[in-house]
Amino acid sequence: MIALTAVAALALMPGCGGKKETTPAAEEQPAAGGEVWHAAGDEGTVTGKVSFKGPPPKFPAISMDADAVCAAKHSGPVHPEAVVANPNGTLKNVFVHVKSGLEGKNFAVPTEPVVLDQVGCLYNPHVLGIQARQDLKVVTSDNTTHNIHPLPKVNREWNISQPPHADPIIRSFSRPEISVPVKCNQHPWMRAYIHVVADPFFAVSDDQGSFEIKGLPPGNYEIEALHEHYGAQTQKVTVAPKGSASVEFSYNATQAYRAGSLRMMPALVIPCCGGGGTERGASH
Ligand SMILES: [Cu+2]
Repeated sequence: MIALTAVAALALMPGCGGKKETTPAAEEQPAAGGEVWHAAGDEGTVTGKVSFKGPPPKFPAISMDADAVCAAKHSGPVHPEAVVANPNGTLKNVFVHVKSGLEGKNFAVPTEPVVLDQVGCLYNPHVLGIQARQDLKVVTSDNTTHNIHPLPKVNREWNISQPPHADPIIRSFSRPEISVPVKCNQHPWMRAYIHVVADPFFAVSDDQGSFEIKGLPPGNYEIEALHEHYGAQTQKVTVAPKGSASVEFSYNATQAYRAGSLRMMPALVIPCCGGGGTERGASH
């Protein structure tokens, strides 16, 4: 257990000064060896809601004047998705995952890819979760060239152009890493966040502020909510055999950013979006 923890700690150490990975072959190995976990049939569910006390901050509309193809895809102003408050008093795009309680378990990597689309020069979805070594399939619905450029700290950085109608780009992240920003070198307002985790137990709050994590083995867990603008919160929960537990998170518009403990970097204000706008998020 101590050895595993040490390995995990090493794997999670921040890279120094943007140092590049030099051992690609080793990256293909799982972070921790051992038997792969199999469902026993007594798994449970964690459901919940992320409430939000507004009003949300007003970000200036994105100027897409630099690319007429992008602008033509929108009939009205487009705002950055750093804070998306739902009409029912909840918050969208909050990544919810198991922070602790699964130690010592190894999970098979899903064969289905996670899809990241580019629509109207915006990433869809804006926030996504993926398991380490699971395929990320990047597709484009736009008639302009994009450039997909994730900025990880413990995984390898890459940067690939994708012209209209190009084949999907398939890549994966070899190590868990929370909050990997993705940018497009062609369209500086484009931003997505990828959360790379070691297990399949995660969700992103939807346009009702709801989330659901299914198939959890019975046990005691610490559930963490992560939001790019407001940061981290945790809740403890017990999942009984075949049980359903609920968790409520609550953010408010005026709260300060709170860093999480797992690779969640303090937010930096990075230039974005034209018109003097800024977007908060983890960055180099
Ligand atoms: Cu782009």
